[in-house]
Amino acid sequence: MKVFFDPDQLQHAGQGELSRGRLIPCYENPERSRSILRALEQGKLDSEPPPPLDPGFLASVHSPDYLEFLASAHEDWLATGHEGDALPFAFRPPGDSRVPTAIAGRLAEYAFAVDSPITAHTWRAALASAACAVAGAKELRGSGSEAALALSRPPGHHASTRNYGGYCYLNNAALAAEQLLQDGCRRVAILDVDEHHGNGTQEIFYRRPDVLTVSLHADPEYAFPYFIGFAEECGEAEGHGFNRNVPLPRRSTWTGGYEAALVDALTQTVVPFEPDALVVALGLDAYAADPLAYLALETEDFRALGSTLASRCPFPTLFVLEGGYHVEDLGRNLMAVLDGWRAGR
Ligand code: SP5
Ligand code: ZN
Repeated sequence: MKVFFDPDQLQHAGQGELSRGRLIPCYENPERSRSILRALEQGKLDSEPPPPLDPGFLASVHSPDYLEFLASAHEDWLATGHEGDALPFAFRPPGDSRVPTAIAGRLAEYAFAVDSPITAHTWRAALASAACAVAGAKELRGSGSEAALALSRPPGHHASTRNYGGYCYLNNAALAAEQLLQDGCRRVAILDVDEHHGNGTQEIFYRRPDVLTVSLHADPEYAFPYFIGFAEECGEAEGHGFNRNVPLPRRSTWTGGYEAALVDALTQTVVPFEPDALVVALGLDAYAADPLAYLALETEDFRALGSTLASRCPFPTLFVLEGGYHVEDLGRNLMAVLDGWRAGR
């Protein structure tokens, strides 16, 4: 299985995130990548850097004003006399339509959460992260590979057409899906198993029938991102019937609901869609010991998750890394998914 990773991704290292009213060290940090690289090495899997992205391709998912903002946000922050990471402190009041020009206002315009610092290296890392996902998509189509893995970091599934947050700036899985369509797929399914709802991916494809979006996640009634991810959100217009949300109760376990929900989503929604490729937005934060855990999967359950996907979904499969914050066990949990997938195929 080809694995894509670019050392530039390690440069994105925020100073802190606001959590429960305090500035704390970032959960989404470069040690996550290092944990995974160590586990890959032990499993004798090599990674390679992806070719650089065609910058114009980002506009297949994100709006031009948003991309311009991200590319210059940190420079604009410094030019205004601020130091350190750019963090928003205000938000658009409902009903106000003006797009601000000052950087503080622009952060308010484009951020939907205060957990995602923009550093001097964020843009370059986000580009490299997206390039991994796009290279993985090309690998499935170009080489006819059964599977590929994009070690995308920063993650992507919370980033929408023109908003960032939840540690996500560019929507890596959505860009991969667009690349798959460009390379001849008629239909692409995105299955999101990160424990948080994939709000950005849902928004991007909400009115489209060519990309099915399915997300299993902690119920937004009690979990981030709070506003979206409910079962009644089914897609709109032509996209009606092509979005499915499966909100799960607090501390759901594999045998206590997760497996049944996954099998139902696969057999009732993903497989009948007959996609030409499957993108798995692979968050590992449903791990019981994850510092952000709302759900309660164990390492063996990630193996079972991999084999369930492999045996029920006979489609070329691209794994795109999303969340997962238990640094010590992150690599092991990722390898469990891959081992399970290989055993199940
Ligand atoms: C990609 C991904 O997994 N993003 C997750 C972003 C979650 N950010 C908000 C974290 C808030 C943590 N502090 C609140 C704990 C409440 N129980
Ligand atoms: Zn997550």
